[in-house]
Order: sequence, then structure tokens, then C-alpha cells
Amino acid sequence: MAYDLAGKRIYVAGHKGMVGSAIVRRLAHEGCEILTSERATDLREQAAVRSWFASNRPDAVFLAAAKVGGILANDSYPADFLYDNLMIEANIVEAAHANAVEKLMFLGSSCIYPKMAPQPITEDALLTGPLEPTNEWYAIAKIAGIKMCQAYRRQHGCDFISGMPTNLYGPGDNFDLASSHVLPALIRKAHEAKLAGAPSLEIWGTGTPRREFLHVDDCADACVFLMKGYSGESHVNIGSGSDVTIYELAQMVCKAVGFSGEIVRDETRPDGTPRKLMSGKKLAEQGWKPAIGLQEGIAATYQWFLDRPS
Ligand code: GFB
Repeated sequence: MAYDLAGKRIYVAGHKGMVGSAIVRRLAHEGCEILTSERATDLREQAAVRSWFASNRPDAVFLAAAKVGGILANDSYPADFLYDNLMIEANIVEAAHANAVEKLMFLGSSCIYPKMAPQPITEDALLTGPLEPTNEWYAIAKIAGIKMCQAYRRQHGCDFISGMPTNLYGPGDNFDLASSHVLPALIRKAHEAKLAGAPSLEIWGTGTPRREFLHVDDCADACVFLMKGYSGESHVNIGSGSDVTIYELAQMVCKAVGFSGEIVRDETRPDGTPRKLMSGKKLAEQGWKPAIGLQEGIAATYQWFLDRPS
């Protein structure tokens, strides 16, 4: 049954992040009231979350608040990635139940799947094998989030669902080289190499890992689509349906930025998962498809990087 967002009070947890802010932009077309919580409400603190829900009484929740980062940040701060994400999820899901929230959508990540999962990865590959070590802490927290939604659905009848986006990029991304994902890192590196007239740009690892990239505005559209039309216990993959090698990605970024130097590999850096292309069949069968191609999305993100507030 369709869940109409018009006239509803919708809480976007994590509205300052790349995904949360894209969901806020997308919700502007739904005729709903958008609720947000400010930084002063520490979502890792149960009392703060309980108090926010009791005062604001949302009808529905997008759980897009999370501690996120690229391969280096995940590998360097395992405790933060595990603790922060577990606490945020547990506090929000429990408070949503306690305050009779009608619908909640939890956002995970494609790193929940086993490192060697058959490709393209279908939803039922969850918990069928060992995780990728560089991000297993984050993955465990995100798997717990899926299970929270399933458990509250089973025990309390809550209409809580989960979406698993692939590697996302777009406006609002993090361009800090120590903590960012690969795509914004390469945009920054190519831009700075162009300005410096450098002969080359460095990529981490062998350049052979394959990744699937989705523009965050497509992801936000899929989230709203699922919130309105999906009520199952299984999580749903949200992807673009195709992947590229990191070397190919670097070439695409260099083209968008206008940097024509050499691409060199730093093989002392980790590759991470060799491939994580998800199957988008479950979402496609419901009638959703992405709209923004990768080369076009990179060009738009580079423009956002140039125009971004400092
Ligand atoms: O995007 P990324 O940091 O994370 O790295 P993951 C993807 C691939 O790009 C890896 C390579 O093989 C990196 O070694 N890479 C090349 C670079 N150059 C760079 C660079 O300059 N910066 C970065 N960051 N990578 C993350 C997980 O995994 O994906 C999270 O750690 C989450 O848990 C997220 O799931 C979506 O795709 O490997």
C-alpha cells in the first residue's frame, strides 16, 4: 500500500550530510513538513534522541545519520565507525518505535556484503561469508541497523525498511583526502594537479578494484520511492547497475577536470574489496531506475566542488 508523504512530518536524521541533504532537497517536492535536529542533539546519546522525538513527534523518519568515510578512515578508526553507528541506529529506531512513527527508512551500505560475494550481489548474499577487513566495523554496524528494522517489524509490527546504497558521490561530498571516498579524492587531486601543472596524479592501490557509483540525487530519489511504496522485511539494494575500475574512474575524473597528466599507482595503499557491484533487480522490478550517468555526474560534482562554500 502506498505511503503518502504529503502533509506528513518527516524527520531527516543526518540532514547536513551528503545523503541527508539530498533527501531534504528531494522531499521539497512531496508537500511534507521536513524536520531536522541540530548538532546540539548528539544522536549517539539515548536521552537526547528520546527527548527530540518526544518534542517533535515525526510521522516518518529517514535514518541517514552515520559516521562515514573512505577506506583509510574506516581502517584507521574502527571503534568510532562501530560505536557511533551502532548508537545512532539503536537510539533512533527505538525512539521511532516508542513514539509510534508510522514508517522509517534506514540507510546502509554495499559493504555489508561478504568480500567475495557472487556478482552482481543480490540481497540474499547478506551474512553468507566473511567481510572485507578494511571496513568490517562499519559493515557490522550497518548489518545491525538492518536487523534492528527487521526485529522491530517482527516483534512490534513497525513498518521499518532498509535501503543499501552503493558508493555514492555528489554535492555535499567530503573532499578531505584523509577521510574521503575515492571519487571526491580524485576530483580534488586532479584539480590540484591541474592548477600546479603537475605531471601526474596518484591513485591508491592497484587501480584494478571495481566500484559501482551512484549520484546522491538518484539515491535520494530511490529512498523516497521506497519510503512511499515498499514495506518488506528484506533490505533493498540501491545502485546504478554498472561498475568501473578505479583506474577507469581516474580517467573519467581527469577528463571532467581537464587534467591530462599521467595516472600513477601507489601500491603501498590498500585496494579493499576487489568488486562490489550490486544487483538492482529488486528495486528495478518495483519501477525505479537511476537518471544521472557517471561522466555527467562527475562533471556536475566537479562544478559543485569549484562553487562550494569554503
Ligand atoms: O572509496 P573508497 O575509499 O572506499 O576506495 P571503498 C575505493 C577504492 O579506491 C579503493 C581506491 O581501492 C582505494 O584504494 N583509491 C584510489 C582511493 N585512490 C584513492 C584516494 O585517493 N582516496 C580513496 N579514499 N581511495 C568504502 C568503505 O570502501 O566504501 C565504507 O570503507 C563504505 O565502509 C564506502 O562502504 C561506500 O569502496 O573501498
